[in-house]
Amino acid sequence: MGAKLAKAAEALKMEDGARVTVRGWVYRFRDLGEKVFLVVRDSSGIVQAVFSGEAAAKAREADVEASVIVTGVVRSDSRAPGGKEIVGEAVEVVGASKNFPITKDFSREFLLDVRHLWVRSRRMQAVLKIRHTVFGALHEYFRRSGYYEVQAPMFITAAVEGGATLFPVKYVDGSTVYLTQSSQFYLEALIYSLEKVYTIAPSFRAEKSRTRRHLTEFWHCEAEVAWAGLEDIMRVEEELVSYVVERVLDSNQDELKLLGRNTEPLERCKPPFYRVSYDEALEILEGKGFKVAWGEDLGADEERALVEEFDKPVFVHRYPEKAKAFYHKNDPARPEVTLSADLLAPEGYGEIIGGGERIERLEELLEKIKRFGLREEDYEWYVDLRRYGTVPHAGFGLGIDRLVMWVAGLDHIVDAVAFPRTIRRVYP
Ligand code: NSS
Repeated sequence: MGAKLAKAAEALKMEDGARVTVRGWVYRFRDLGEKVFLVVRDSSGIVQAVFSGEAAAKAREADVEASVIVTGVVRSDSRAPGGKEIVGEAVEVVGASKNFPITKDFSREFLLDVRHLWVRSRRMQAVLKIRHTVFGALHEYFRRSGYYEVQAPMFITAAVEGGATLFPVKYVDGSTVYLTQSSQFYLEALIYSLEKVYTIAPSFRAEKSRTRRHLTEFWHCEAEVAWAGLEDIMRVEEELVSYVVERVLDSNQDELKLLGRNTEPLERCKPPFYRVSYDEALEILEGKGFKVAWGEDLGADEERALVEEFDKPVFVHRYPEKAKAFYHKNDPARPEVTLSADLLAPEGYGEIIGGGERIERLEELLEKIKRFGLREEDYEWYVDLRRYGTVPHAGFGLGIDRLVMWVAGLDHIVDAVAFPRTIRRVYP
């Protein structure tokens, strides 16, 4: 009888006696003399194959991470991972793997040096599968909710989020341009055409501080909506985040388990999320021994302390003018604060979204650009949008790597990305 080509996970579901061929990589190798055990890993999971006699001699050539094609007969065995194993008849070593370097040193730095190999680990594989679900769910949510997907350029000429984190690039004509920090301004232009738009793209920030939650290149999911205000956009954000979390809970139970993620906090993640004003947040923080001067942004430590008080994500809204970028609309009822909101993830994670209502009036925008000490000529086309049919509008940007970090329960953002870019690392 011919052998059926199957994934490792499928082989574990086959009847005893079925002949199967599995292609993959040697995850574990054990030589007991008479018998050789190969645990074979592929994109679906792992399956053990046991070899004796002539086949064992061949299996002995297969080092850890060698690529192999294994053929044999499925048999139940309670000692095997998944309760079944393949009684191997033949093994072909397709690509040898002499001295695979990941053996004893599992330090973060070393694993980052060999990230091109470490992406094969079961941990990284689980994270990458969750990340796949997250990206898919973001697209699904927006497309089902009547948004158009758009693309903005990566080369830009002026800061969106402040000059301190701009990445200069020498352009072809010798001028200096920058890598984008956010697609927001382009999305704002596009709502005059498509009304509800979103994009998923990299953003770049020359972050000088080393933290657990900053990359220099991160994936940014941004949305912008015409005729919307702060309340509207917060509702979109909580629906979006709960939709993504629900899709991960539906699709990635195995991966969450492998990562040791407690899923209770994720199961609780349903709208409405909590809402506290910046002023209320300062009061809570004061009660916990933190001193934040009114007007200052909240740092990672403050956010961590604040979210301890909440068992679901929490919006902090109405940040003071000086804590937020110039494009935020000031609250007409209280001009010293803005119609802005950050969404903070629970369990110590903190900010995953920043957003709010934009200034729609020309004079107001020009005044604020001046007040912030910025040059009007840098924002000419952006200001122009207020000259031709301006409308109230709001939007937000979600840091996808931070969302993955929280959902997967990781303690560092570099583990949420296959090939992270940080202040100190652009390799591999
Ligand atoms: O600076 S943000 O708070 N806001 C903006 O960029 C707006 N222009 C977005 C918009 O309204 N369209 O960044 C948004 C989110 C923030 O909450 C983080 O989750 C993430 O982007 N972010 C980062 N993730 C990883 N690394 C770095 N350096 C980073 N910076 C922001």
